[in-house]
Amino acid sequence: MFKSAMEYYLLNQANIIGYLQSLPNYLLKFSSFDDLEVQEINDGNMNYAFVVTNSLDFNQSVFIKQAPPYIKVLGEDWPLTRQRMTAEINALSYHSRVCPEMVPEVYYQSEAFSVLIMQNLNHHVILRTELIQGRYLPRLAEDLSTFLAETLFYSSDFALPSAEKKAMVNKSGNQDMCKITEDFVFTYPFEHHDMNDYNPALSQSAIDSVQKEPNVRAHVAQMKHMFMNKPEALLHGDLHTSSVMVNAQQTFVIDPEFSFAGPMGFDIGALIANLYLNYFSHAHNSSTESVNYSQWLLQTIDDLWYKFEGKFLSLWSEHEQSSQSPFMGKDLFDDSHKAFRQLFLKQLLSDTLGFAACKMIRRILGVAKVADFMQFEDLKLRAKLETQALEMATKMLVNRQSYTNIADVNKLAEDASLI
Ligand code: SR1
Ligand code: MG
Repeated sequence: MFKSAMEYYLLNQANIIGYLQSLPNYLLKFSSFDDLEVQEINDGNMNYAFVVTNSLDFNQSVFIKQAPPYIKVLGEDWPLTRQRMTAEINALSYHSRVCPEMVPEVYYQSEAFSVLIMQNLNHHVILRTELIQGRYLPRLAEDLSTFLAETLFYSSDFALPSAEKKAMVNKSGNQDMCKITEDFVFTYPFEHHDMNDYNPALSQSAIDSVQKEPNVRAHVAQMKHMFMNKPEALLHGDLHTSSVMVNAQQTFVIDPEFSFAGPMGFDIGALIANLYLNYFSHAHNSSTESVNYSQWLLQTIDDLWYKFEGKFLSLWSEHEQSSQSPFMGKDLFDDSHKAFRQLFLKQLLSDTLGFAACKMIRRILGVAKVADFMQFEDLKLRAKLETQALEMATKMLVNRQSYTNIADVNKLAEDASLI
């Protein structure tokens, strides 16, 4: 064993090249260590990140991520186990098996050192940034529906033998990160908690429409309970639009450090929530450009769900036809399989909408905001968009079981954007 893999220490700009030199496959992507430049990346909240590049050949470049035993932005007073890097390593390994074209290539990983060295996606941009700028991304629904269908199906009971699925669930606890989600997504935003952060221009009645509405609170509690008790598949766990990187040709999903075995709707809902938040950030503007872009966003949400549904159902029926022990057992008329698949997808749409609603609300009342709304320095305008999004999210949450299609959910968003 190499020393660097055994004794944990924090990487920094001064020691990182020495660390690279200590690794077993130490040259990684570099022809030499002589002209390496190190750049610290300060975007992330949880971990340290660096890009190391050969200044004589920019194609020789790697992205390095290391988890400290605390939350990076909050400092050592906020301890957090390094388990999250093990979860990320496991999830990336799974994603690269089922959907290799959509995850960065990993060059080196060490659980002991809580470090990942991987492909530097320097020709790609964070999806949220592109959406804020109103860029059209024709591949988005196609690619993300593939990612969701493949990662969720192949880690579910419909694809895995029973013992293998249970072993996956046992291995994918990620308790500390799940607790962060339980608190910051499903609890604090819905109570008067010190960790919340409200736009001062947001009306008390808008806040109360969430926090003082027993029906909303009860439905959020249902979603939280489902999050904690429905290990359907191996999730990404934090699939918002800053966990996706894009360019015209490719879509990559990054940063699965919240990965755990949970309800499928949590991943799909996270994406849909962030697309609806982006929708409200454009829909208030009556310019032709914004109206067209808002419509493209709604169409993309519709496409995302239906393409996901189609791909998930195809994977499922193909698997059932070739499996020796299909989930429902053999000797059934195909109608029975089809009926169960329809029931499952109906429930999944409802779960997706419920989780999407919780995720939208937490980005407005909770501490972790999104740039889609924070870009607006005019607090009154920001409050207007927040009120619209809260109106949509609370209705979507409590009525989630009555929706059978995305067109009706999009109508809800359009109606809310007019208030
Ligand atoms: C303190 S909450 C921080 C949030 O950032 C991550 O992206 C997760 O969404 C988490 O809930
Ligand atoms: Mg992240």
